[in-house]
Formats: sequence, C-alpha cells, structure tokens
Amino acid sequence: MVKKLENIEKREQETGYMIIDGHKIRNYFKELDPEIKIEMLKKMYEIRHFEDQTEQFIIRGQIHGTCHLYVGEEATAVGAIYAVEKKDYITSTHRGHGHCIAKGANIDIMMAELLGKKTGYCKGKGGSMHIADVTSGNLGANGIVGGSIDIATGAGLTCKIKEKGKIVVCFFGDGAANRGNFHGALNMASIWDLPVIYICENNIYGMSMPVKEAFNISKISDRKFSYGIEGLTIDGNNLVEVYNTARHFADYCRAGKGPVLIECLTYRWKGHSKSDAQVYRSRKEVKSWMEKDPIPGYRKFLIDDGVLTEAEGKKLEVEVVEELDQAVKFAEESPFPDPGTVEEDVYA
Ligand SMILES: Cc1ncc(C[n+]2csc(CCOP(=O)(O)OP(=O)(O)O)c2C)c(N)n1
Ligand SMILES: [Mg+2]
Repeated sequence: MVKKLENIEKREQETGYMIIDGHKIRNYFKELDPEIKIEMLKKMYEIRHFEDQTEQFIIRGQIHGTCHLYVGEEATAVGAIYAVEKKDYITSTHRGHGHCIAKGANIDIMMAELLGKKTGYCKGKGGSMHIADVTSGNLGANGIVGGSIDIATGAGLTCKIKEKGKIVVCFFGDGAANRGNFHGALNMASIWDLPVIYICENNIYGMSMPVKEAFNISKISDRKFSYGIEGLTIDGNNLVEVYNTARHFADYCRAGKGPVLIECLTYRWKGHSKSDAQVYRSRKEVKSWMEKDPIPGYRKFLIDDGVLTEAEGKKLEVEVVEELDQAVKFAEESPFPDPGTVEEDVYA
C-alpha cells in the first residue's frame, strides 16, 4: 500500500475551506500570524539539523544504545503539535526527537542526553528513546512500539475527568497500529469519548516490513469504522494540510466529541535505526520521497505567499545551524554522570 498523494482530495476554496480526504476543513493556517508560520519552518529546520548532527555522533560512535532518526517526517510533528495548545499533552515513539523539539524541548539538554551526559533530560541514563519533557507537556518517547498509545489514552481519561479543556496528541507508527493494544485503546477512547488525536505516522515500513505486506486494507485510517470514530488519511509531508487537519480535530476533541484517527503519509529517509543495510528498499524509492522533502516545499509556499523572502529563509537556517553548534558544544563539554549515582532515579 504505497499511498499516492494524488489519492488525497484537496481543494482550497474561496470560502477558506479545504476538502481533505472527504472532510470539509477550514483553512486555519491562512489566519495565522506570519511569525508563527515562520516559527514552524524554523522548527522543521531544527529537527532536520538536530538529526543530521545526531547521525554524525552515531558515525563517530559517540551514541551508545540505539537511535532512530526522524529525517523526512518533520511536517507531521510540527504541523500536528502547532495545531494544539501549549497546555496539551503529546506522547511520542522510539523515533521521538522531532516530536520533542516541536513541543518545545531544549536542544542542548536533548543532545546532552543522547551523549549520556549528566546535564541531559534523564541525567544521561535514558538516551534517545526515553527523553521526556513533562514541563512542556511531552509525556515521553517510548522504546515499546505502540507504548505511547496506552499512555495517551490514559492521559486522555485524565483530561476528560480532571484536566478539562486539555487534549492529547498521540504519535505512533504503522507498525504500532498492528499491535493488540492499539485496538483495545482506540475502542476504549471511542466508548468514553476521550479527547485524543491519534496520529499514525505511516512511513511505509515497520523496520524492514513494508506496510503493503502488513495490512490488507489500503488506508490505516479505515480502522475508524471498527471503533465508530472519525478518521482520515492525509499528506504527512504537507505542513499546511497536517496543521489544518489537526487544528480541526483539536476543536472536535475539545468539544467532547471523542477521538480521531489521522493517518499521515510520510517516509523516513534514513535507515530504521543505528544499523540498517536497507536491502528491503531501492535507492530509486528513497530518492522519489526525497523529492517530496517537506521543508523546501513549505519554505517555497511561504515565499510565494509573501510571508518570507528567499534571503530570510536562508538566514533562518543559518541561525538554526548556529543553535545546533551551541548544543553540540554544551553536550560535548558536559560531564558524564558520577558512577556512584547509577542506582538513583531507577524504579525497577
Ligand atoms: C513491543 C515491541 N515490539 C518490537 C519492537 C522492536 N521494534 C522497534 S521499532 C520497530 C518497528 C516500528 O515500526 P513503526 O511503528 O512503523 O515505526 P517506525 O520505526 O517506522 O517509525 C520494531 C518492531 C519494540 N521495540 N517493541
Ligand atoms: Mg513505520
């Protein structure tokens, strides 16, 4: 099931509405302040350069434990997270750096964690797959495939009962959508009308397993029928489409109408994790998706729209590179934790 972007019916109308996979959705993006539109481009650059730097650390053997890069999928995290409010929660995955950065984590502290340093989010003891930033509403990355789905559903129940007005954005992969807990959690969220936006990042593979061999349905979002919830499949590389869809369903969840399942079609450019010979896919396929790079696409959109000039776009990227240089310096110069603290912060 290689999703064709052409399958997505998208038509911007004079009324300021778009038709996205059969849903009439207001073009909220159009109404945003230019600063926010530019900030979203900056976040995508931050994720891309953070991951490029992380790859360098991997190559140099500076990262112990495994690590999964989010390069190519930036528009999904940024579009969905900017569509909700700062007070809302997110749950992340093993491929979590992008979600974490989009939700507002400090990249110096993230990078220190990747290098196992005392100044990291988990004092250097968690690594890539355990970064959480609860102060920004990020309930954490997760090494258990699909683990985020249960946590998000529990957080959704908390929002419904105790923290009214908040909602949860739950990220998970296509592989996770085939785990048993996905079905139990979505059914529960449906019968209890929990305010959770379930975002399935369909990047066409679960490790080396192609989605077309793991599903006998053409749209993962069609699983909405089993739970009696709303659902749709969208272009996860189109920031405007992701933003508008998530914003529409954020209002829907906040109004107590229940959860939604949004399938974002995207692609991971890099191997699954630290080591991956990538024999299961062709260079041609990777190249064809690299041509759908979400970042220049969005930058061009902003330039054409008069929000940004070419020169401002370049300057923004230079600023991000400088921020990353600072994060690398902070992480490399930070100390390792004292071995005497090895049993601190350990729960089991
Ligand atoms: C419960 C569980 N089973 C298996 C694994 C090993 N594993 C790590 S990532 C992965 C594939 C996940 O695929 P997907 O959900 O599509 O996410 P993607 O890596 O494509 O972002 C698997 C099977 C795991 N970490 N947890
Ligand atoms: Mg996948």
